[in-house]
Amino acid sequence: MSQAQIILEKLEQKFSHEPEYIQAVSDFFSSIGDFYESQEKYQKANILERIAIPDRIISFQVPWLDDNGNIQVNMGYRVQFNNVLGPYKGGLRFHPSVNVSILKFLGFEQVFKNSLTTLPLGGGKGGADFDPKGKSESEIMRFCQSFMLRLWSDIGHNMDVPAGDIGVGRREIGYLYGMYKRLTRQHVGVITGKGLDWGGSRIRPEATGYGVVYFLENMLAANNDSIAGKRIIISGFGNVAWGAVKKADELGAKIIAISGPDGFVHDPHGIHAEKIEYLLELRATNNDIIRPLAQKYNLLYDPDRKPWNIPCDIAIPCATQNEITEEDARHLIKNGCQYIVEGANMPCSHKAVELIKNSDIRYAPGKASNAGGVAVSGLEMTQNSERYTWSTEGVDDKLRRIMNEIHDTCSHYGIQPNGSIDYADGANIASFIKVADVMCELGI
Ligand code: NDP
Ligand code: 2IT
Repeated sequence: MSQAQIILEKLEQKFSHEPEYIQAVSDFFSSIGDFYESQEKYQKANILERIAIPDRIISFQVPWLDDNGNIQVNMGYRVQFNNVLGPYKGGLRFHPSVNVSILKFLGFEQVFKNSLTTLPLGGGKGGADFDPKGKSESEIMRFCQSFMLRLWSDIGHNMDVPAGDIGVGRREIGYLYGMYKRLTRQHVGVITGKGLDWGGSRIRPEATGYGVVYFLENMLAANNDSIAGKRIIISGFGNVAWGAVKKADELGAKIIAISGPDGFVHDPHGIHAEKIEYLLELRATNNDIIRPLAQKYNLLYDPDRKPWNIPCDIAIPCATQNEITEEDARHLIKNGCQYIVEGANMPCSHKAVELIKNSDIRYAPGKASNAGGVAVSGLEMTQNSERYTWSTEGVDDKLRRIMNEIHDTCSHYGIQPNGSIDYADGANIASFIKVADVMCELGI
């Protein structure tokens, strides 16, 4: 048995109740297993076992008062995974499904994603099993304040820098940061995704989605192709999907389907700027966003949240983990999809990835293609240290360069004997080498 298999078995036994974490680790190990076997230096330092286990998991109770005067309780967490490259860095997720397994998978992925960004960032993730849906503005504020009251002493601009993720956007970042500032009396870059007037970076809201499309452009160019006119399907109309839709539309692609909380809409002519703006408006005030869009513009509406059986050239899943199942992958392959570029973290199930990698589809793993968000978070940290705000063009240019470099790194390490590129292997091997080398240099 290889070292990777031995360690995976050990982890599977110890953490058998953490399926998402085991899935992420096992996908990663299958990419780097053979390489690890050839590296005595890493084996001597037991890097693989050490790299797969978080440095520390902080969990805490979050009590808060609802609008009826009742005291509610949620669980809050921060997983500080690995900080050899820089301060722990990664988002906070507020969603009822949040648990230790999900946050460990996200933290593990974040370590390698952050390594690919070329910036000095370690990896971490956190959140709470709190559901922001249906909560009033003041309930959200009270929850965020209580969450930060429990977490503040374990984070810091040189220690651990949280940001947003599912259910945590600009509004929540504001309440979290406001409480941190009140407790510490410090106005520092301890959290990213801030508003422009209180330390945020230009382009941060758009960064993940823009980065996904920049990565896609690189993949297309490597295949002597371009994005103009391509039929694209995008799932999960949230922060990431919005940025991807906006940039892809701007570059002349045809967004033929978008999914959201209440289903998906199909428009063979393409969902252009005006409709995207309307979706944004709806998202700010409504639970239903897709049906009203379809009604207003007389488009095809389906209450199913999965658009994957519509024929397309490119699929960009931007909702959540495991949203593309084996069956969805079969539909995409059968319908001639050529590219799958992950906006979400681990949106393709293990079986789906296996099928996709054995097909003609070119596949970009989230840790490479969605790294633009955390990259601009890193740039926000730099601007905070400088006490300066860069121009839109300046940040966008840096984001583009970073995504180009990530693409080139993945191509370099993922090149196959037949000349094709395995972006997942490339991303995993390149990021592993960087983190592992530094772990060796810093000792145990
Ligand atoms: P948002 O909360 O802004 O949007 C998430 C969207 O996904 C919502 O439309 C939500 O619908 C949908 N969604 C959530 N859970 C599910 C589910 N179980 N099934 C179907 N749809 C679901 O989150 P983000 O756009 O920030 O994040 C989306 C993905 O991108 C996540 O995987 C996140 O980890 C990843 N990501 C985010 C980055 C960022 O900077 N924000 C950076 C890199 C990756 P509903 O309202 O019904 O829950
Ligand atoms: O998954 C991710 O990369 C994020 N949610 C963004 C993390 C960050 O620190 O900006």
